[in-house]
Amino acid sequence: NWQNSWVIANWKMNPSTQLTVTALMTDLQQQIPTDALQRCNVVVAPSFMHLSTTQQAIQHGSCNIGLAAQNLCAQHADKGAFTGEVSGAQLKDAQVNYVLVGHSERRQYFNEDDTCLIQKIRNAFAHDLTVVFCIGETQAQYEQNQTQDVLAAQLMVVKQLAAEFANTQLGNLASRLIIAYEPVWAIGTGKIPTIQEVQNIHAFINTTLTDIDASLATTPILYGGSVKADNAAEIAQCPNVNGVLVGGASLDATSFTQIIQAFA
Ligand code: G2H
Repeated sequence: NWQNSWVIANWKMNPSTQLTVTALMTDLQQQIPTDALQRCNVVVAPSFMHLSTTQQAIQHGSCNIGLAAQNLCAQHADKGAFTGEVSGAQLKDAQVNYVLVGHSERRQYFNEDDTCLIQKIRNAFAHDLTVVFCIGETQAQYEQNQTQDVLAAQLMVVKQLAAEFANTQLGNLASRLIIAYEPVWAIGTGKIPTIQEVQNIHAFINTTLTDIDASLATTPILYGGSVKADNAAEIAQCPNVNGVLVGGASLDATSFTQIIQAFA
């Protein structure tokens, strides 16, 4: 349900064994209250190596949990000579429905620029994958008061796609896009912006999206960066926060369940 809140786990390059994935999924499915899933969309993003193990755990469990990939190939949507890459077609075939694009770790360590991100989003949409597009400012940009400028520039990717999809598939864009605001300085650091800052920035992102196209006004906007069981309730109270993208705390079934409960 698109109107529900969203709690998305980004496991990053964790855990290191399939056994741990299976154990985590078992614990999670035992702990998540079934009624929470009626109000909150829960999605997990394992590494490529663990998509199939996770998919099997979801299939054999009783919880309606979505499956996301953390990345996809920019060069081609289907198949071809791109050593080491995974395509949107392959993800869809593996019953993946979501994909992260633009995470700051991809931008920073793998030099992913706007051109690359646009291609990735196009390739994801070509296979009906919902894109969780991550944006956020660095510590230096935050300190220099550049947050809004940086976010507006990063959202130009959405503007370009909206222009491409105009008339034909704009509805598709609106119903397959989730934005995750992740201040880079808050990622894995334990530091988070004040609730007022989160609220203001989410309002700014919503206005920017609505200015691009009115149909984007209902795009879910998630917060990410050091979300934990003990700050989730406060974040959930922000009226324009539609959910969270959770890294470290999603690797512990109890913490992740508490975060889900805060948004359910
Ligand atoms: C930000 C977040 C998940 P963490 O990268 O995307 O990670 O919750 O560990 O800060």
